[in-house]
Amino acid sequence: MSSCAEELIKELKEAIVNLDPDKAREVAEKALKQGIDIKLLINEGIGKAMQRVGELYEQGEYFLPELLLAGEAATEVLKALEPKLKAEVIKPKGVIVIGTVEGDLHDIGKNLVAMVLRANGFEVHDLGRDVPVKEFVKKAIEVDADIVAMSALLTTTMIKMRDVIEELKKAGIRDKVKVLVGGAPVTADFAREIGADGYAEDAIEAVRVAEELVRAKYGGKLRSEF
Ligand code: B12
Repeated sequence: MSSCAEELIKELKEAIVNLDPDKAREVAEKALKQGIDIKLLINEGIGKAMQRVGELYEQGEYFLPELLLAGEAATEVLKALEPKLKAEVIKPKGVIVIGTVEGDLHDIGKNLVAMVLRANGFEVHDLGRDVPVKEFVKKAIEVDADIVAMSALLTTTMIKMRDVIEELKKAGIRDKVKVLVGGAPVTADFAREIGADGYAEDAIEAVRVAEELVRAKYGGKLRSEF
């Protein structure tokens, strides 16, 4: 990483950790103008900053209002990155329905994953957060989804992912829809245990896994290759 990139990423992290949404957006825009790699901004900037905010919360230095403000700052960064990430998609690589599971209000990671998937040629239908189990299935049928992608940030809500898989089975579409899961408490082992088809640790890996899942569905091809 160049020293200029390092400096800007440090500034970005500080703006989020110091709960300053305006500054965060300003630094993100500056970083984009200077051509700093978006992957670095996402993983090293937003990711590491929110990790630090989480630590401060655990240590009793930050409370809920601080978490909310940090969330706002991260969202401002996402908004600044979005136009750069927009891809003109004529034929999507695959169709994805995404949402944060029922009872869970954390959506920064999910928004990031949705944005990066879109930027990489997927058609993404974002249901938002606190999404009822049946909504995932309803939308998957409506848009003929290849993948249902779920995010959870709480150990108490991640279990809802299993319920969505059961609901897909009940609706008779489990063999047509691949299930991709993620979020801080979710692991590859947990994904296997609940019968999901894929797990990714971050937004960048989510693209690779989503492509793999679509190829597995269509005998090695992406939807755009038909
Ligand atoms: C910001 C935040 C909030 C904000 C959320 C704002 C928002 N709009 O999202 C608010 C204030 C609402 C909040 C509330 C609560 N929070 Co909170 N929160 C956080 C915090 C600090 C950051 C989360 C975050 O945005 N991370 C940054 C993003 C970029 O990372 P990410 O979400 O992990 O996403 C990445 C990967 O996981 C992955 N990924 C994510 N989703 C998906 C989906 C797919 C399909 C794939 C493939 C990949 C993937 O890719 C992403 C990008 O790389 C975390 C601490 C932490 N370090 O995670 C606590 C944390 C998650 N919260 C926690 C808690 C306890 C709560 C509350 C219960 C607090 C309370 N007492 O009320 C409430 C619950 C509210 C609810 N019902 O959901 C705990 C959870 C503990 C647990 N193990 O269950 C944490 C870990 C804090 C802590 N250390 O105690 N919180």
